[in-house]
Amino acid sequence: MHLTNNTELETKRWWKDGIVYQIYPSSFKDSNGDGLGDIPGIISKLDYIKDLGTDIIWLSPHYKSPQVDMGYDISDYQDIHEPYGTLQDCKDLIQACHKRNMKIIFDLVVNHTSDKHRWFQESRKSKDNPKRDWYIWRPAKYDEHGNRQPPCNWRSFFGGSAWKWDERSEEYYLHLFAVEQPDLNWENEHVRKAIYEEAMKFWLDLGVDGFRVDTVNMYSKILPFADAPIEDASDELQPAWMLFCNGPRMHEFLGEMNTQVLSHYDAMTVGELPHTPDPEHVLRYVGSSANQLNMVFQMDMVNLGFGSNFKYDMQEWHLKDLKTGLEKWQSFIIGNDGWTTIFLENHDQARSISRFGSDDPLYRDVSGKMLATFLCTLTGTLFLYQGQEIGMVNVPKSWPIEEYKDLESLNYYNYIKEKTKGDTKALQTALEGISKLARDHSRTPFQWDDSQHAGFTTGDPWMRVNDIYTEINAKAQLSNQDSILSFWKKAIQFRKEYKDLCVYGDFHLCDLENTATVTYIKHYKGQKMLVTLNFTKEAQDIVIPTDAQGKLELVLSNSESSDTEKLGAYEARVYIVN
Ligand code: TEU
Repeated sequence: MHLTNNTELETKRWWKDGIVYQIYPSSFKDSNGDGLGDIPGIISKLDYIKDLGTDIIWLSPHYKSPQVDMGYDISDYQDIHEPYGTLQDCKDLIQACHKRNMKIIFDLVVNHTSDKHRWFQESRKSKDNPKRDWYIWRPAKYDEHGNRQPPCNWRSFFGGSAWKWDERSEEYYLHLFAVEQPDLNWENEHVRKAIYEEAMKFWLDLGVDGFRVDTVNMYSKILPFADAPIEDASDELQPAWMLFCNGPRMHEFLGEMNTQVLSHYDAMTVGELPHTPDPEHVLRYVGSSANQLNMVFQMDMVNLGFGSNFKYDMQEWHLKDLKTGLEKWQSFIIGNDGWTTIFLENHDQARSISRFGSDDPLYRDVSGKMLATFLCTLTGTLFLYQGQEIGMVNVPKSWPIEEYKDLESLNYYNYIKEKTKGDTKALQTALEGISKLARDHSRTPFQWDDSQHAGFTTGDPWMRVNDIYTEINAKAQLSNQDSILSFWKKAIQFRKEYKDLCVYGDFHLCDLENTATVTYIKHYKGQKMLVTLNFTKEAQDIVIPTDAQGKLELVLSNSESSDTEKLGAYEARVYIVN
């Protein structure tokens, strides 16, 4: 075989050009009327997902869990959350995907378990329990007045100290997330072995095609535990990611996971990699020669507008910020063996049309189609989140806090309430932040049709359905050639047809300083594609970059316009440059 072909085979892999569709099981489709989505419900909709053109399903946690953090608190890696179904249902789901020539990956949540996991139940019994060291226990510190204090000043992701005092065994345990999510002690090799066996091999042997790896850079913490620098002078507790992300043994652990587990399977891995801004460092995770992960999620675009101490303390952001993050993670793989991802939504983010387009009914569809064009022409593995394909938007601003279910939103609201002694204005500002950025926006039930509860359930949905379901639902869009859903299908087919340019091409941004448009050129072995997108409601000049001068052939667009001078509101155009 010719050398170039060999290289092509090595560099083009199913997990690079396959498009991923993320399912959040509680909110996708309920089959038995208990108000909660389930695995048989997912199976009943596989043809819908296949028809969209996606190839790989990522299932958010379906494991046994008390659901404090919607399944990211696992109490048994080898069992299923009862309302979602049985192990047999799960095997059927894997088989049903494979039968349709689709792959399926599961969520691997191994930074922490639920406090109800049998490992933690053992560990917390006493200081000399054989599993004590499976979690991270430390004695109390005492201040000058003799008051008991946690070992250090770390703030947990969901508010409050990252250390919880355990009355019975009289020590603190570490939880970077909720109190009910104690961190596993990866320093202990028995813990690592147990994770490999129970959380990974068990599922890979059942045919699962890989994992989305939760919080992939937090397993190795910087020891001994020290206070984080003061960034928020108004609080005793401080963000401490610089001390618990990318610790000294991180790459050793992932290397071991690879040698002992992943290398024995054709498994795909995508890690969630917050707080790692240095591309050189990211390559240590995703360079193919590093043998760690296939790719990671970078948060630069999805975290735009987040406050620095608390995400709901919203900050203004500009299109230039989006382009800076975009360019950074699109181009960092040029000339090396790394790989990248593209996404604007997942279960931790508000809806992309509401954030980056417009949910004004006048512009909802066109901006949704513009974002679809954007995502489908970017380099890397593309991830879609359920409902994104029908343009689901944030819940109405009028929803009171009682409709929000996520512990992150609720903890923040309660924190503000306590801190300001219930100040109405402060609480209103908090709710505004939540109504823009809460994780809840992505977690409302899927809008299948315009019947009661959007056809999601025949019972009472666990979370209120977005009021807009009569206007935005899959059924209406399936039969409408002009719908966002139909456009997504077209854009996905386009991505497949122009795979070299879209998935594998080199990305070059053309208009960093422009505050209204995003324009880039994709190159692949002499082929060239120009993409120009209007991110505003106002018409914008079309500026053809010098590098794209030539005969332009329009190959994808979200409008009928033939104006060669201007892009209309949220207009998107893709040209092949001849
Ligand atoms: O998220 C990890 C993470 O880094 C969070 O800070 C995330 O950025 C946050 O939710 C944004 O508001 C993962 C999961 O994706 C998330 O759903 C879980 O709650 C978390 O781990 C704990 O397992």
